[in-house]
Amino acid sequence: MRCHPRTNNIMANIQTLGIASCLGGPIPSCGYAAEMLRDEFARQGPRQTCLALQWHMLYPEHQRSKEENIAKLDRSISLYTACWTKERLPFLIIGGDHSCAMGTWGGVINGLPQSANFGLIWLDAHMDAHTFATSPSGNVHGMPVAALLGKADDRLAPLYPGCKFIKPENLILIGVRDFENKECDLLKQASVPIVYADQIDDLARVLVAAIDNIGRFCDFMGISIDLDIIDPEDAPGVETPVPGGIRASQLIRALSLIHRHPQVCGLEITEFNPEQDKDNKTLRLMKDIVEAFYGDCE
Ligand SMILES: [Mn+2]
Repeated sequence: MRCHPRTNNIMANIQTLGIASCLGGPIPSCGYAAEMLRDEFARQGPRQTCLALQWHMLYPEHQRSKEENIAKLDRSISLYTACWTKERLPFLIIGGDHSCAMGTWGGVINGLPQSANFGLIWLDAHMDAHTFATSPSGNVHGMPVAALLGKADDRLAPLYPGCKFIKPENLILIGVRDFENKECDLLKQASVPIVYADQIDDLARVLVAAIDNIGRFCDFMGISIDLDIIDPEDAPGVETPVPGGIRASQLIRALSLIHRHPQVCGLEITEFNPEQDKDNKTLRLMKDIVEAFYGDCE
């Protein structure tokens, strides 16, 4: 795979990988998110959007078992993010369901120098810390955090392409408001910090504090956004909406405050479900998120 895209574009190029997959969740239409976002950006053109996304797309296979197909897809994702991490190219991942996070961040960890510490900020209404042994649904999009921590069971472990795991103290979950006891037990036993939605007055303050804290120990950080962190009022088009979420304007402000933070190597946005979207609110929110963090002009 070529790490350096050839381009004459003078704007900063953001390596962007769309994952046209819903293998990890119950909603088939969430696989269309990346193509829809790409089209939304294309409609406006780069001058208006102030950033140039260098798009790549991954499509899932369906020949084997669902778990084998997810494992293969996450391995493919990890090759991209490992490459971009080695080359220090900032990247954007557009899911698909949240099971892509195993590939995204497992790949980043594979691409880092041996001695580097990696931190991850997980913005989500859910904990995503089940294993096959504890999950009521068996949907893999509820399991990536367990895999990233190295707490997977025998069935989940082969789906994770990383060669190392995230240390619990270098992970933080923000915006949680819907979870099951067993995944909560897994996180509590590992002492993963959790900021629940009802503890958040100002997301910007929470996010900046998380970046500062984790950034003291980690040279490289990632941000994984499950759109369901946002209240369904502002983001109706998600796979698993939960009332009582963060307002979209808070997330946009928070991301603009840490705009292109030098320690943040990549941003991931997942779980867009166009079938439930209203007036393209959630689609536009995805675009606003990308521009708030990566956009070049104010
Ligand atoms: Mn999630």
